[in-house]
Amino acid sequence: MLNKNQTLGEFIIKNQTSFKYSSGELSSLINSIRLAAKVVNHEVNKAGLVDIIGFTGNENIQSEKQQKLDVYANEKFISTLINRNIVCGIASEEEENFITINSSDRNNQNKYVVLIDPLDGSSNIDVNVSVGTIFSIYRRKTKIGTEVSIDDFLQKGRNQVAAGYIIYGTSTMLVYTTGSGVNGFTLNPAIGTFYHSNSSIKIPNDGNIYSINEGNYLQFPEFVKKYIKFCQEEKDDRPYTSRYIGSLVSDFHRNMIKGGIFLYPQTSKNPNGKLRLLYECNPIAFICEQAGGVATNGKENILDIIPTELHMRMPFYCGSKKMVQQLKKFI
Ligand code: AHM
Ligand code: MG
Repeated sequence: MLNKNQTLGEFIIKNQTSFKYSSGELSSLINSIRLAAKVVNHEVNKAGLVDIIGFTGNENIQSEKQQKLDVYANEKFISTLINRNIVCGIASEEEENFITINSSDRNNQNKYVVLIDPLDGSSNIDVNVSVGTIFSIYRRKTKIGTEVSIDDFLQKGRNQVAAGYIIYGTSTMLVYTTGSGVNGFTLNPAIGTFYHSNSSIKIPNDGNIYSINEGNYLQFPEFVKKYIKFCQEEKDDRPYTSRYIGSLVSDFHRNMIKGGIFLYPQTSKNPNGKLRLLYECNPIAFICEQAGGVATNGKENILDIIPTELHMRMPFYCGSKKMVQQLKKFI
């Protein structure tokens, strides 16, 4: 039930018992992400100002402001998770290797690992276009109390315990799922609190938006070219509308609310696609499925793919069920 006066903190506590493995640990973890999101939001919001008054650049003595925002976001999310002693390992799109957290006082008793894309679509910041943070949470596979290993991170998306994103847009939203529906929370910037604004979000079964970087058209596989032509054909409820921001979180969020399909195929420049399976495809696929949609790489459901590398890329097609089914007919 939607109660717009309910804060994200209250919602987390109230729904704690519906988590698959309820111990309070996952609630604290999502709370930490909420906190880091507010800090990053504050910084993202003043990005234009910071540029104008010259607080960025190498000459600046305030070294923390010289950092690019994606590096800043990476550090904020990682340090918040480490300081709160809430996870046993972190993998980030910005880090070459995963991070092992040894908490001596608790003998590394934490059972969750977090995978994060701290600031996705960051090239859009310079032009004041929405960007996002994407996160994905798994239970570790290795024994509690031991060091995490790569196996804890290379899990199929279906094993996710929770996933979500923060969209730094016209308003800032945190959207997440713990496997029982998708809920959205909008930040009231005046008081720095997220309020429950979207309850049990459902993606329309069909839609009329297709989102793809058509500049790469000549490099697309044949079935994608055919599908684009299908979208553009004047027949039935077509032509569809093309909408592409170039910021996955924003493109997906719009399609989830309005109904649509997002496509990032393999190209000659990116023969395995551009998006990363662990930090981008899996969490978005989990949210999409929880909202009633579907995500595929063209052959398999994204959530069933067993990852082989931390930073591996994957072709990605996701959105309204009927639209993805239609795309698959061209394969
Ligand atoms: P990034 O992780 O380097 O920011 O790249 C990911 C972004 C996605 O947000 C977006 O869907 C895609 O790259 C856009 O790529 P392109 O500019 O090739 O269309
Ligand atoms: Mg990214």
